[in-house]
Amino acid sequence: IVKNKEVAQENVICDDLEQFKTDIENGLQENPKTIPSMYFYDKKGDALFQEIMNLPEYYLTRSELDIFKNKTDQLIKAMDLQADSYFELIELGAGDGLKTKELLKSLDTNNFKFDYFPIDISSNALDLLEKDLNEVLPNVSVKTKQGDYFKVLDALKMSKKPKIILFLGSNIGNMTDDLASAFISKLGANLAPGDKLLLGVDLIKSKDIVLPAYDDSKGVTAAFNINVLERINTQLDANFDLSQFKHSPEYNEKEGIAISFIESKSDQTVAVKAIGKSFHFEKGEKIQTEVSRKYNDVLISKIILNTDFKLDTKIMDNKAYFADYILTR
Ligand code: AVI
Repeated sequence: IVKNKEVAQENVICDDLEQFKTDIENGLQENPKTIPSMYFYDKKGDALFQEIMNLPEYYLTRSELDIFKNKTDQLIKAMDLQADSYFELIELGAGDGLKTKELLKSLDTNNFKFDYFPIDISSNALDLLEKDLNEVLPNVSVKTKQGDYFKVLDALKMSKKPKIILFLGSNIGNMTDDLASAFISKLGANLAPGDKLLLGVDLIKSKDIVLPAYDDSKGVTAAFNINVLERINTQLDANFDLSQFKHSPEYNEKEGIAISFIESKSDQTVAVKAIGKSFHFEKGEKIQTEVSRKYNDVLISKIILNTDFKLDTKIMDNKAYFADYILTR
């Protein structure tokens, strides 16, 4: 899960209550109303997202795992590592490291020399990952870094070692294209020529495959979406009646963008005490909570156009649902 405050406002975790208040107040005053997707990820939201990643309909995680499991040699080749030279593998939003573990295994078996720096906002996730890796891959040097990853990257910049940045899971898809460009530019500013960015993205494909991934039959994604209202109730002393709102996802196949909405089932007014304001919802009115962009080569090229990166290699899973692009700084 990616939560960087400066660039990806959409995607930020916010332990800062004042920021949460401001974002909810502003978002609910917009027309159409919005709630930034970063607020999905409280403790319950983290657990629900973990569940989503295991759903049969949510193909993204499995597709990228297929690449990391079965195309590891291609990935390593594209990373263009010099024999005997030491490098740093830095993962933004490492989570449980499921996919990365496959890469680490192979790098370890092939005697590459590197440090693995998983960066995550959740110290709990990092502790679990470190423990797990120390058990299964005792030779791999793991240096966890908790926090905002541009701050962490700034600190890592001090070392002159070659760097490979992993930004997986189509996390970039939760940013608008402009934010994604700004984000990649900023990454470039923290790297040196020759460093690599391994960018994992979901590819544009037909609605019958994409929409169910955001509207699963067990209703986990619905719970994940609606949970943000529960969070507002708890943290901002609001009175959203959760039974009066429903999950309502859409997928625009032409543009390749999935959007999650929360739809009001009735005419209703909700008070958010911490903000000191009430908000009216008409029956059928939709609050936009998330964009999940899908990509193709043209879009990726556009997004990196004014950054310091150039497109190097594209590696897809066997169904061509998902791609890991290797970009060179
Ligand atoms: C974290 N991110 C890449 C997920 C996605 O697919 O956009 C979040 C998610 N939203 C609903 N399901 C999963």
